[in-house]
Amino acid sequence: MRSAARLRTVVALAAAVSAGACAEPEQAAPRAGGDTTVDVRTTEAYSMPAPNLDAEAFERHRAGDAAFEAVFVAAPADVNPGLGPMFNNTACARCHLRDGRGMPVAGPGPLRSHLLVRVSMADGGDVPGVGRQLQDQAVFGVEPEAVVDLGWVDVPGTYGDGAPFTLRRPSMAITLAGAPLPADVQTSLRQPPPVFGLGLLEAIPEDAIVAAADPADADGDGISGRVNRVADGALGRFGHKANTATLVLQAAAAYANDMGVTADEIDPAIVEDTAFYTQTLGVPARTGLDDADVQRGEDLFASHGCASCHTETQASGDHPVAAVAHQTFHPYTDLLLHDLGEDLADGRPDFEADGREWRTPPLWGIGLTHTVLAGSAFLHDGRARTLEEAILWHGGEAEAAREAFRTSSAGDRAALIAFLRSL
Ligand code: HEC
Ligand code: HEC
Ligand SMILES: [Ca+2]
Ligand SMILES: [Ca+2]
Ligand SMILES: [Ca+2]
Repeated sequence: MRSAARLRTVVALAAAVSAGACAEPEQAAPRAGGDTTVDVRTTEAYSMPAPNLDAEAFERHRAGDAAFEAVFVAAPADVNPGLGPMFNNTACARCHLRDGRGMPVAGPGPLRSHLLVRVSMADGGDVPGVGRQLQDQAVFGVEPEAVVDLGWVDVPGTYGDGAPFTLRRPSMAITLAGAPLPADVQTSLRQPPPVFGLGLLEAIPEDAIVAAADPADADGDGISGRVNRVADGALGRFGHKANTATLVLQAAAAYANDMGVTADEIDPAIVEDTAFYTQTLGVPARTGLDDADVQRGEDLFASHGCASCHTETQASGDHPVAAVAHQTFHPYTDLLLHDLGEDLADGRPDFEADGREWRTPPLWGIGLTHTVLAGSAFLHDGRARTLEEAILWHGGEAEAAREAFRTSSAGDRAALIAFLRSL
């Protein structure tokens, strides 16, 4: 019953019966971000303010935009002091390039400073002297705490029709103060996700997310989404393991941990403006709605079971930011944690997320990834260079969906990708 084609047929039949007509009813173009949708599919697609901001909200968005771009420097300084002493990068916008992803580039030394490595001991606690995040940069005169050498290892495979493919997985060599990282330290390489549309995700009522969870797979469909509960039992929504409850907390943590700018070094109003910026970036409109391949790909997305986790439609409830409240939108995520199998596992639990679980990422705008930034990549650590590779890494709860894709015909694979590119 999930097939969009079947749904279209049912709708068309119902219309034909009620109106006595044969023509399919006109379909309103799905507005990816509800009233926050922007009709821009260029390199700027992720960087547009939501068009439904009022004048005051627009001014605040612009202030937040400036804060997101602001490059911090070591104190003492007149403008934006407080960087470091250790850090990963100097500005939000230097990791979330064009409000999108970072660029996962192999090599020794700083991770081109877009990616970061989370660490912890087996009991989930801090790594002594290092904490829970490796800072691989430092201000002048200070040694960074870690050097991360990122490499990629080829992983060959074949489609059901015999066509070969080659995936790549990361391989990290980490040294702390010149010595190899102790083997019992858990590590998790993370790339920055895009930051548009996030106010809508923040405004989905908690009840709706919890209601979609099926921790014991009671309905027996092989999919068992779980919620993450973070500090104080709050529902986690952001980060690759849903380890952060709100965008203000995410911004505050980024200032402190990614840039070394602590709470007593920055005006809380600026942290809030930065978060407001990520709450109010518009969502790019879909394209290709009339394209036959895209339509077939959308049907395959449903029949392969992709939509069991990448939930097409969500609705927001109340939210202090009026522009994102009470919208119907199409993020393609359930915001739940899923076991994606051993190959993607980081083995590092994060609150209630275990070492194999990841939060379903939204797929809106994903077709623009390489338009916004050629060379950027997919999945939590940027290992997937293409959408095909991203799908082929799915395992665990998503193994059946991956196999449906891997064993489908070249034409069906192309149609599914055409659909993803239309988002
Ligand atoms: C060193 C690079 C880096 C810097 C600097 C950085 N981020 Fe991030 N950001 C990341 C990474 C990596 C993640 C994923 C973290 C995770 O999964 O644990 C992330 C996640 C996020 C998310 C969650 C997005 C989602 O869909 O879940 C938001 C929002 C965000 N960052 C905002 C900011 C803001 C605001 C700043 C500046 C104050 C900032 N970031 C600075 C790398 C960076
Ligand atoms: C069991 C839940 C589940 C199913 C089923 C599923 N996915 Fe995913 N998908 C995820 C999760 C979780 C991730 C993040 C994994 C990671 O980052 O390591 C993901 C990541 C992705 C990404 C990369 C997104 C990004 O921002 O980098 C794409 C593309 C994607 N999925 C497409 C699909 C398609 C197409 C299908 C069907 C063939 C599918 N998924 C089926 C849960 C699922
Ligand atoms: Ca500082
Ligand atoms: Ca650290
Ligand atoms: Ca289930």
